[in-house]
Amino acid sequence: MALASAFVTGSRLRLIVFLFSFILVLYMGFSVLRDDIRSLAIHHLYSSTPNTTSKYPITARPPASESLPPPIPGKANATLVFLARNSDLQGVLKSMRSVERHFNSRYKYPWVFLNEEEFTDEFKADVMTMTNASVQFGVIPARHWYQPEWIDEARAEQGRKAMQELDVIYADSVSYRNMCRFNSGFFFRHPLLQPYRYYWRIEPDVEYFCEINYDPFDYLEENNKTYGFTITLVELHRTVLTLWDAVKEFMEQYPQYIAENNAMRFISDNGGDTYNLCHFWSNFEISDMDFWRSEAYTKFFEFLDSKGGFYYERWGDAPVHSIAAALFLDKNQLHFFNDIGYQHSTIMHCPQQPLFLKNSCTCNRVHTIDYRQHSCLMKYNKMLTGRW
Ligand SMILES: Nc1nc2c(ncn2[C@@H]2O[C@H](COP(=O)(O)OP(=O)(O)OP(=O)(O)O)[C@@H](O)[C@H]2O)c(=O)[nH]1
Ligand SMILES: [Mg+2]
Repeated sequence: MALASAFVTGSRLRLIVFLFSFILVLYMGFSVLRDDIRSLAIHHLYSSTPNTTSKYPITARPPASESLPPPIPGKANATLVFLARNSDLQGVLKSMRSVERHFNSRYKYPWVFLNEEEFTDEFKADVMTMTNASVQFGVIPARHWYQPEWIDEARAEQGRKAMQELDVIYADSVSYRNMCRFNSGFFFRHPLLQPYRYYWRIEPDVEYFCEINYDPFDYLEENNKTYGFTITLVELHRTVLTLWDAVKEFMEQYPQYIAENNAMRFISDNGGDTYNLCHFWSNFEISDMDFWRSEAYTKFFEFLDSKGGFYYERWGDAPVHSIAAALFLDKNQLHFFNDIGYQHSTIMHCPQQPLFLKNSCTCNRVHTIDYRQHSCLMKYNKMLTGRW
């Protein structure tokens, strides 16, 4: 009897062990499947292949973070501006996916695409699969883009050759120079941008790494800020050999435009005698176009343009914008978007703690450019606060 009852107890035990193991195996199988599904979704979010089959691709949806505010379309008078060639399409889609995922799928600010030639139907169709916001495509007037006739082409060619011998990037490119001049003096004059005051500049192949849970345009407006950046670097000296001479000449002729509490200490280490090459990297800009449309900047651009340096040298829109912002604005009108993780080419700004965690950033904090040799961030901070 005792033996029989022990036998029964033993089989019950075996049954319980069997059932327990079965449930465990089922649970593990489900977990693996769930992780597979999750990683597949993440792969889709970061994959550079556009999802062109769905009208509302998964990449354009907000991230599944509980901390996200509800979708409230942005109220600022603002737009996302994208200068691009038809051949930039893949990089354009990649950047849009990142911007939509981290910000614009909730705020729905309109996109404006500009090009010196018509965008192809393929370009337009693919771009429109990336967003639920409105999209406009514009052609740049020829006089805003091409090398002006009064430029001495022989001198410009000589300048390009000299730069090429020094292995300067885009040394021999006229189209790159057209682009720099357009971004310096014309984009904000384009008819499609006339209704807008604030803009966010986007370039192909850039990446955003943190959730942007507030409206940066609103932030600028409410805090009386004019120019926002995430990365600041030193320019290649060879591309701006005579830029500072022209700036000094301008300052002498138009002292009325220089702001009292300016940021000269950010761009010059000796009170304006020489340029230290520091500039805000203009492939990311969240700024107020009314500044570029102001009398001071209009005069400044026309003055620089008349020197021909966009073609005889290779003056970039980044130093041109930065010098103007540093001289004509109160230094408190500049804003470092420290909380926006961003990468262009191999250079990245990644927020440190506590912002990194607060904004669910996915970049590698160690790789941030901020404390490296070519960054001007420390100089910017010193200029602003007086402390290193
Ligand atoms: N329509 C048009 N857009 C251009 C042209 N050249 C450059 N762009 C755009 O102007 C912006 C800056 O050009 P990039 O080639 O990215 O210049 P960069 O950022 O200095 O250099 P990269 O390291 O190559 O990115 C990008 O948005 C380009 O798509 C051009 O000839 N036509
Ligand atoms: Mg670029």
